[in-house]
Amino acid sequence: MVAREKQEKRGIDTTLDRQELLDDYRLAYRSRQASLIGRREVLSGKAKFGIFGDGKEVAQLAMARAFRPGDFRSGYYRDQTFMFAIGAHTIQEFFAQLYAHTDVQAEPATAGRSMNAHFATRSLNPDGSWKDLTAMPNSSADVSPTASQMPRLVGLGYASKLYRELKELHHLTQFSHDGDEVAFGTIGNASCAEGMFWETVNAVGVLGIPVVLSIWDDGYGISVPNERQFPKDLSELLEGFRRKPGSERGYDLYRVRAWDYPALLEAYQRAAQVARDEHVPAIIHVVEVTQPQGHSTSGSHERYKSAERLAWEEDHDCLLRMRQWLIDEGVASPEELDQMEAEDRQTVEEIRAQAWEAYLAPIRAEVDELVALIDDLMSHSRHGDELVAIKSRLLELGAPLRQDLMVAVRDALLAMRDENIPAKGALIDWKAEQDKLSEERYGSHLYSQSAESALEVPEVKPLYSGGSETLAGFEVLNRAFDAMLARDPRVCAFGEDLGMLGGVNQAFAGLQEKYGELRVGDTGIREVTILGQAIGMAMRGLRPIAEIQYLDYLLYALQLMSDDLATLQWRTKGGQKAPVIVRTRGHRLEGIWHSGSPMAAIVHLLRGMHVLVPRDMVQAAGFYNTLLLSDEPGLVVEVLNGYRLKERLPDNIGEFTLPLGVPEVLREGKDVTIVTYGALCRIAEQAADLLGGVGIEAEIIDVRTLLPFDRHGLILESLQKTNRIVFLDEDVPGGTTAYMLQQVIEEQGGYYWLDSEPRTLSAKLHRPAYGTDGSYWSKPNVEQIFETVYELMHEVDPGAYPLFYK
Ligand SMILES: Cc1ncc(C[n+]2csc(CCOP(=O)(O)OP(=O)(O)O)c2C)c(N)n1
Ligand SMILES: [Mg+2]
Repeated sequence: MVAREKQEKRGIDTTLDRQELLDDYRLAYRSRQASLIGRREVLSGKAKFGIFGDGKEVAQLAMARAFRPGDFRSGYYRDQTFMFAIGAHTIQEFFAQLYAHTDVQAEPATAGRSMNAHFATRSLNPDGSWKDLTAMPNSSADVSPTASQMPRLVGLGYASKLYRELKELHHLTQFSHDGDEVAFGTIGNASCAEGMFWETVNAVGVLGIPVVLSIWDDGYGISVPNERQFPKDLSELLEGFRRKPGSERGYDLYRVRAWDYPALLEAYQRAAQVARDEHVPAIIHVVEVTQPQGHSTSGSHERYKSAERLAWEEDHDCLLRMRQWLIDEGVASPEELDQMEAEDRQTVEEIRAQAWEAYLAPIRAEVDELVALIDDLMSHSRHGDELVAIKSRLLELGAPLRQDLMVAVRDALLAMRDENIPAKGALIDWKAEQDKLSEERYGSHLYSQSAESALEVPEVKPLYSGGSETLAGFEVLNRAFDAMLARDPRVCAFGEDLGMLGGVNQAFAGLQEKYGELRVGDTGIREVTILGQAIGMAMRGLRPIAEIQYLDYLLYALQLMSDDLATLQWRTKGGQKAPVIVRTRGHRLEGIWHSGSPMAAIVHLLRGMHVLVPRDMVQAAGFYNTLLLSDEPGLVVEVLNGYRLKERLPDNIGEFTLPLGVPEVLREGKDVTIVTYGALCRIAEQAADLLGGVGIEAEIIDVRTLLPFDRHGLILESLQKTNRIVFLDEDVPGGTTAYMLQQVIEEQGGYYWLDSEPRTLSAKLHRPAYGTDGSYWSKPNVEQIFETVYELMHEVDPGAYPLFYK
């Protein structure tokens, strides 16, 4: 009841003065021009692809009026008007992105790395440290996969709850003012058919967090109409989420027409205020949205929309309707608006031209440099005619690409391949310099480049004394998590069964009682929004540990981890970060969905994250400590059958750190190197005992981290000694063993040290079968490891190592 009364009393003033109304209209009009001109630029070949926000302008003006500094957006490619209106992007930056301008000053969202209309603000200073996020409008960085912007909305909203309710976070004023910030989500109607949308709506509703979610409903998802997306109208489908009168659980729901500016202002003001004050979420279903230019530059909507629909869209164009409303209300005359529109058309054309010139100028300067080098070569080379032709081809290009310069360099060097003149050196150096610059343009920031990079965390060795306890693995982790929660109030852990139960393996036992439900909490069964919750929280300065109950279920979250989390720093060229820790457990337990080890899928999809595969719980604790001192995301895969095994507890369990990318030699040997990780470390040691019995000394190396992989070439050192190598794991054949083999044999140059062919030993192609025998015949076992190594030695010396078992 309280909430309703508060709402009743709240006077919401949505009146804007004449100037504000005209400013809004003009901004929307300029945004429309940007869309129209943008499409023209693509069709004329100056940009590669265009997707625009035409038809969505007016609702976004209203959303922007409810948005405050400190708030966050998580949205998609239709939101240019909103981004302009909150002052987070300029029209010039919009065009710079369309042209793929790689200068971060010109294109601050993605530095030319993402296609157009992928918005982002820069949360980080150039050194990677956080800015004051409460003083600026914030937008998490857009992604293209439909609805993938939804899961992180959970965390962006949830962070406000934590900042409001956890006193120990109140000093973090650069991230929040008592949790007053609202997370604004946007999504297209058709994307609401994705599972992630419903999972997000459900999670936000359960958590009771300040989220205002807008659906821009233009009736289509490219060519497919709503009837093929939903069994009923979206508002109707969402109705069950509406909160009951007097209740604080559930949503406030609004349905507004995309061209009805006063109604939109009213809805957004109300929704945002209730969300801000009471942390009650809202969904605003914006209907009668149009799409004047169709979906994107890839096609035309005349192919799939009827003549009636097209006529209806023309009649309901939000901009024309807003214009008429301004005239009807006496805000401006048609002549005044005509005048303003003419000015604005001119302005946007000028901005476009400036953006184009700014994009081309540095490339033209590089053309000049290259031409000067070619001119110089002409006076020394016997191939002057070819060089003249290369130069004129270059100068004929109206809008040269850097790729064209590289082609010219190649042609010139190819033409002069029979000459040895010093001037060639200058060209070769110039090419190398340009390659380096472009590697930075397109390849930097896959991992953190800040002082807090995980690779920079100093190693602190575990300390043991006479009094060190011996505990079960889960108890070791319990002590470690206790220490992390005690030392850093930003650390919050959550997942299925993590809170009250303390986790399915008890590593968080008792910690919810000690730290409260917000620090150690249960979630619903919703892997992708568990991850999204963590991403959004981390984007707002918190240090989430998100638990995915089993490695086999990580697949639910893998797409988002790959598309959003792993690419975040790279796709913003260091503008945003989300230092999330994902905790899970796997490799060995029972059967197909509790002993999977799909590490190659993970390693290959998560470039941009660290992937850590500790063999026991002390190792896991060390990795958690390292990650928490860094500003990067990491995945820790604990060994599922290791929680009951006894380990010695380091005296400095809360402080010791393990370096990333540094394998450990578990057992020395001179005959063969076995490279493995995780649960197989113990099994490989058992096999090495057996091998020792027949006089074969195996060296066992635990790689410990798959990403990064052996940064200092320790495995190569071993191979230089043994000249024989076996890569061993529980993934499919050709999976992570092949990855490790490529790293050692190709990257590290191990090929040159081999005396026998390199071998891989992995699990079977099929998934692990149930039961002890099922596991034995699905995964590498002691006997197989023995035989693989023994056969290598048999090849070397059949007399000494006869095949006694075949
Ligand atoms: C996962 C995924 N599937 C397909 C696409 C291709 N795609 C891009 S936009 C789009 C339609 C989205 O429609 P809607 O959500 O209604 O947004 P609108 O473009 O109409 O504003 C599709 C299918 C994609 N980007 N991601
Ligand atoms: Mg749509």
